[in-house]
Amino acid sequence: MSINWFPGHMVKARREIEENIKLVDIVVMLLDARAPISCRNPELEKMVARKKVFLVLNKMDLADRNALRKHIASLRAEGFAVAAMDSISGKGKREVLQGISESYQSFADAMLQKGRRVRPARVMVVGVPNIGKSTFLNSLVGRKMAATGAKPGVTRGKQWLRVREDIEFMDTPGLMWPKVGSEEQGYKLALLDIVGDKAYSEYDVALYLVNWFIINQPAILADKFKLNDENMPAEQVMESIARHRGYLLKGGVPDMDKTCKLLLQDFRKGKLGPVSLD
Ligand SMILES: Nc1nc2c(ncn2[C@@H]2O[C@H](COP(=O)(O)OP(=O)(O)O)[C@@H](O)[C@H]2O)c(=O)[nH]1
Ligand SMILES: [Mg+2]
Repeated sequence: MSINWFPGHMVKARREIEENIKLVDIVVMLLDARAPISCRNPELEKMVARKKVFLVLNKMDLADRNALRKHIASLRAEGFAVAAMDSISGKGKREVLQGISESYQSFADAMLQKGRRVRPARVMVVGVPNIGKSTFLNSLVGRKMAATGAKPGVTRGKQWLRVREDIEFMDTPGLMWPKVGSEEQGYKLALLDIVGDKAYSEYDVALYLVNWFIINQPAILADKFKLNDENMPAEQVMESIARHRGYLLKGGVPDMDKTCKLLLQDFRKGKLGPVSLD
């Protein structure tokens, strides 16, 4: 499968991030806790390299805990400050804010040394589509405040959303397009809804997903869709799921479109259990 993902506004997106980054002390880069390696973007990392970067592995509620712990350890070994968060429930929020505070300490110390008053840390959120930037900001700031900043008609300039006495966030997160370096990575990014659905065939991605479960967690699909044989090939698993759900076309032909949509949706909502794709 080839992933065709080339949003037209790439140049503008890059310029916007580069401009905005100049205004902040710390960049919070969101990654998906289910595949933190696959959703890294070397180009984005290069753009923010001169800033303090704080990694937030978002959607931790959907991720396998053990794998997540290992990812956090290896990212820390790379020198990043890292925390995990569930932006919907707000779990991990305190650790994220604490981590940002700690990352800012050296700036604060430098200001004090120059006899200057310490101002709040200025932070910008960046990440690929659907990684949870808006949800994350809303969780930290509170729904109302973030919504105000996004309203048309409100000053188009930068607004700073005070999260705590010592931390403020730029209201507009930096949107970066994903880097698709290999077919494998393309499938994962499609599964995580990071590349738009026009870029891939849902059938191919659903097939990848079913194969992934067959290899990594065969009992999950068998249990959920009452398959009587765990060892069927993926195509057959998909047909069985269609029949189990009653997704049938005229003449009893399994409705693959509908089945693929169901699988992708269930996966994305975490209904197939916590996973780690990387
Ligand atoms: N389960 C779960 N879903 C999340 C989390 N953060 C965001 N989402 C969902 O991911 C989707 C994309 O979120 P959004 O904030 O719009 O992403 P953005 O494009 O980066 O601004 C939405 O359906 C959110 O509800 C999270 O921590 N856990
Ligand atoms: Mg958004």
